[in-house]
Amino acid sequence: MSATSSSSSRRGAFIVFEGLDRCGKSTQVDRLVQRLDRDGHKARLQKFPDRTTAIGKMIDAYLQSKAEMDDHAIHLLFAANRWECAAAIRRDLENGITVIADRYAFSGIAFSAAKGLPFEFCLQPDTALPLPDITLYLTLPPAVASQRSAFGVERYETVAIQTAVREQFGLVANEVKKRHGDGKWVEVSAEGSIEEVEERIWGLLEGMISGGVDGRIGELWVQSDESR
Ligand code: Z5A
Ligand code: MG
Repeated sequence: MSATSSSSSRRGAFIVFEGLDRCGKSTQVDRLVQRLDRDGHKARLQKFPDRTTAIGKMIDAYLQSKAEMDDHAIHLLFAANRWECAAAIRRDLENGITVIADRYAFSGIAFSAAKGLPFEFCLQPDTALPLPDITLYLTLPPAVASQRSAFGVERYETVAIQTAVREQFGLVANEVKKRHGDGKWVEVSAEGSIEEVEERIWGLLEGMISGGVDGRIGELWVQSDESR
């Protein structure tokens, strides 16, 4: 995180990157955080799952197929992993820090629902988590993603699962737009060079990041007066 700070009294922006496997989320969040750091803007990265916590270590073992777990149980652990980070996200946003998340509750729903868990069950445990100000959903044809390095190393990394997850992401997008407004979920093409995608993303985020965000931090899946 950069040592310099903005004098704005507005809070930091909460920006989430979502998308199918290998579409370039981690590459782009790293570049964005580095860019903001260079510009002297306070920003930090939050990865989900956060594999460093005790819960995160259980998730990591599951993803690497070193442990088996009931589908409901692993779903709740992913959500618990977000809840253990929620207070820090809220605090940082209030202190003017931009928080950039690499995946969030939307991956939680899409992956578990793709396995057959009821959509409503998947949505519930994340209710009232900090609401992202914007979620950028990076899109890339599954066949292109599967050609990228390390695809297939972890659980879920097959074209069939990714296709089912993509369908569920479509339902998640509808739910976000219905409950929180169209502007909260934006699709971005992840095709092209890393630099081209970076500029596309910067064009969408520049205003929100440099101006900060006005208003209180919303609650995920809880409709506020503004979004009704
Ligand atoms: N999961 C879940 O089930 N429930 C939950 O609640 C949550 C997650 C939060 C682990 O996630 C799994 O957990 C994930 C969902 C599930 N399973 N799947 N599938 P993860 O985020 O830790 O997964 P990952 O290992 O970081 O993979 P990823 O995030 O899917 O990849 P990515 O971050 O989108 O891509 P990348 O690492 O930036 O790029 C992939 C490669 O492509 C790399 O070699 C890059 O150099 C290259 N790349 C990137 N951009 C480009 C462009 N533009 N052109 C060419 N090459 C590129
Ligand atoms: Mg990643």
